[in-house]
Amino acid sequence: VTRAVLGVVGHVDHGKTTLVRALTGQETDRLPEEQRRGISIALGFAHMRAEPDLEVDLIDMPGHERFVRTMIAGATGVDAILLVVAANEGIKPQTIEHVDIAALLGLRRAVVAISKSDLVGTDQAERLALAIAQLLERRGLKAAVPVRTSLPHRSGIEALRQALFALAAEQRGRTSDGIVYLPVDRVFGVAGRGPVVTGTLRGAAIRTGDYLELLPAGRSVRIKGLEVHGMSVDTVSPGQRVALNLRDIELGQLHRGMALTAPDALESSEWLTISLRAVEHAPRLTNGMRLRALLGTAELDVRLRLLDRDVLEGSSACFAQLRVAEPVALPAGEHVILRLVSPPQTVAGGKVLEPVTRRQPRRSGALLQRLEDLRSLTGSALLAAEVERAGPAGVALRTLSRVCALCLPRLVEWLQALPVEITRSAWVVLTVHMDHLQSQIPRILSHHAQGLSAEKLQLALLANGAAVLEEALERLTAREVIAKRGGLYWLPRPSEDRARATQEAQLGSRIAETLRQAGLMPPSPSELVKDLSARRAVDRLLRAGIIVRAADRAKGRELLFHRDAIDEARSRLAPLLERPDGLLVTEVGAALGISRKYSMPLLEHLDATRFTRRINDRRVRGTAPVSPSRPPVHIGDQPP
Ligand SMILES: Nc1nc2c(ncn2[C@@H]2O[C@H](COP(=O)(O)OP(=O)(O)OP(=O)(O)O)[C@@H](O)[C@H]2O)c(=O)[nH]1
Ligand SMILES: [Mg+2]
Repeated sequence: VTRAVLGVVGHVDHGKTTLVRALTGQETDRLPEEQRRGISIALGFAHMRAEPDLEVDLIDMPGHERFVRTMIAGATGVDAILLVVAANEGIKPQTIEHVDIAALLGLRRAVVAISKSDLVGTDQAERLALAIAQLLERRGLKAAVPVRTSLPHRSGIEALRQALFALAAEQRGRTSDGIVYLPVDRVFGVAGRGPVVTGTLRGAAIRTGDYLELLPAGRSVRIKGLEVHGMSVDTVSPGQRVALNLRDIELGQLHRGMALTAPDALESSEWLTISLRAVEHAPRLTNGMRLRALLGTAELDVRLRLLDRDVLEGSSACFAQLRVAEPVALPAGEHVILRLVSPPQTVAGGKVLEPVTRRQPRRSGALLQRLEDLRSLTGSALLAAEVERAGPAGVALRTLSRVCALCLPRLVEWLQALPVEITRSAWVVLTVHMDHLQSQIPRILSHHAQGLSAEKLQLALLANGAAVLEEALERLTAREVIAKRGGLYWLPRPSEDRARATQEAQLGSRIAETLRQAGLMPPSPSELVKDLSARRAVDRLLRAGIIVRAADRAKGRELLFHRDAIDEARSRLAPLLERPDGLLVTEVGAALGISRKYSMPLLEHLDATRFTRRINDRRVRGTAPVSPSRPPVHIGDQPP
């Protein structure tokens, strides 16, 4: 389906609503107040279709100067404008302001209707057509020859309809690779169905059942139903006008100016960096000036920070930052319109380049260069520039997604064609930086025989981000270029490592043998474990189950037993434990010929392994079998 959403714009009373009615048969001035006063106040929505699948949505804007904010809310997201100029009045202030706004919103195409042409002669209408063509051209908008219309004679309506369909037919389909963004322009309730919001969708498709995030509140809502042109649908694509029936929220919590987005897709910020252009004849805009900003359908107080000059003159352009009164979350590439606080007049506007940022230095060559990239580059070129700019520290995939307004799957697809590495923690860095880092790490480790932690390595390497370093370490470890032990990274020295492993294995055998011969009266652990190698050997024996650790918790003492000694104790105690009233600790000691020093930790171990069970001061037989199955022996193992 080819479609276009057109904003019907122009000065008050120039015949916009009348034309929409003539084209579509739909009444867009529906409020009693609109009918009484004969002017439009709210946005009006109408729609026409040419068989089989060519559609035009018309958003009828109010022309009165008091409702320019409403006009901007309606114009956000449209594809083109239908400019209506009354033949008898010609170009008036809101004719110019609406065209300025369209240009600032990035629109490039227009259809022009010269209405009420029954009221003037052909000459006058032709002169007006010329003047309108100039007005549009100076703002970079393209339009075909104006269509002269007259309602009393019902002339020009068919020609206008054809011109609108011709424009829609040329409309390129919008991509669906972006971030879901729907500024809410109307809210109403439908009895029995709950709240409904409407808007022009951008970024990516939405489906019934999807969860969305409501901005700025940040709460989660769910799509109960979707309607396009009053028909229920399952999916809506970017560029379509849509009504969403929402769950999980009350009507009173919704209003125009809010926006819907994909969950967690956007982050809010108090600073925005934008490309800015002042309209023709705008008053001088100065650094630090307070302005009103219209973003999507929202309106906010902002302070202007000009990044390369102190004053912006009419018709000129520069880069700027806006400090917003409350944090806003929006995708890169959204447009912003700036108006004076008073008189409320549109003076400038532009495109959001960095939706999440902080206060930036003024007159910084590097920053201005980067902003020029953000303004002029698109797609893969922009992506490459951003990854390169991030340098060895890399950049998070999510940040790239925001700056380039690209959904993650498409982003990853595009990145695959670039010389970049994506880390497991979703950071992106140029391959040259990753390679360099991987060659640096072994070099640094070669100076630290004791090994280095990741933090110390990061300090030694200076410029690298933690995520990129972690990836490099993982890759080097996987390739066995470096080794990791006890949280430290080492350069492996195979012959030394092997020698140490053999030595530790021998030490382990000696300790095990000492314990085996000591039976149920082992020496204290401190006599056995005198250094780090002995500790490692004991740990390995414990892991292999060759020795067991038994604690006397009451005394805070612990002993190591060889498992043969434990087995021996089990088989000697088993018949005695058959007695109905069990054994006292002293009876256990007597039976085994050991003092409390040994029997207490031994019994705690036997309790813990369920060989015995404690009832008050006695032990009875537990559930474990007399001789447990033994794990295989690993005494001569290499270090893990
Ligand atoms: N003579 C003549 N009058 C017209 C024609 N088209 C509209 N009008 C009259 O112009 C007046 C304003 O028309 P609207 O369509 O309400 O104007 P609008 O541009 O929608 O006005 P706002 O929405 O308030 O900006 C009405 O009284 C119409 O009857 C026309 O072709 N010829
Ligand atoms: Mg109207």
